[in-house]
Amino acid sequence: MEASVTDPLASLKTHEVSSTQLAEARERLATYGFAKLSFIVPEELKAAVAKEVLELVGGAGVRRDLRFAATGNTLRRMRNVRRDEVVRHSTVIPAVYSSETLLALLSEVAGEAVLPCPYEPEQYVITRLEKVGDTHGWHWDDYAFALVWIIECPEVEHGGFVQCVPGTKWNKENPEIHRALLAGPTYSASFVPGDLYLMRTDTTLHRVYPITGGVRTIINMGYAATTDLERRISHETMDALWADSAPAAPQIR
Ligand SMILES: O=C(O)CCC(=O)C(=O)O
Ligand SMILES: [Fe+2]
Repeated sequence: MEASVTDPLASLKTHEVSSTQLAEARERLATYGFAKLSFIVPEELKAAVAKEVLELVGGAGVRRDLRFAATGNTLRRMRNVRRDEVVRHSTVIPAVYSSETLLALLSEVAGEAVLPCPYEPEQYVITRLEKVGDTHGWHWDDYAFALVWIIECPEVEHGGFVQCVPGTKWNKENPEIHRALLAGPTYSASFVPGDLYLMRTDTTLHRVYPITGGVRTIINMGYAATTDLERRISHETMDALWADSAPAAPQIR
């Protein structure tokens, strides 16, 4: 490595975050089920992650066009790059994912320990919405937390914003999405490239509004709560979602 190239991980260690910002984010996460956390990492690190994501999603990934009974047959229409492929071709993303500095900050916001996901395929996944109608439909995640890095995003007129209903629970046998939607207010939030947000994904029903233009690219880093390590978690929707090939479309490499 050239001397002039700074280590993006080192920039995270020296990055300053105020206790007020963390306290406000904690409050928002508890109230709305998600909190914007764009301040939590330095711009340099965002740029390094974005570079790896864009390189990966340009040359790899699988188109999905699926519906899952376990989430009331909501639609997943997108391109994904799975964790094992990310690991093979990138260095910054795996290091950021398990950075003790980042985990400590996230734990501060969550008000409890935020831990690396024990099930490796759900640690991180790149998702790109790129065609009209592409969407990550209503669902919950298997693990407690997701840190989403927004790399590319269309203007709100073209959709691609996030919606969520906090304080809802996933019954995989009987998801009753409509009842969950009616259980409380739905919050909507738009993001721009460079934004990050943390969501309490096991108790917050969420989706990405279908796009009508542009491209939306994110990397989702999934994290566990202590209670996740104590209970048995099944992974059928995520296993099917991130499977090697999609039934409706050929694998593109
Ligand atoms: O794209 C997003 O903002 C959310 C992604 C998501 O919900 C997921 O990957 O499970
Ligand atoms: Fe999700």
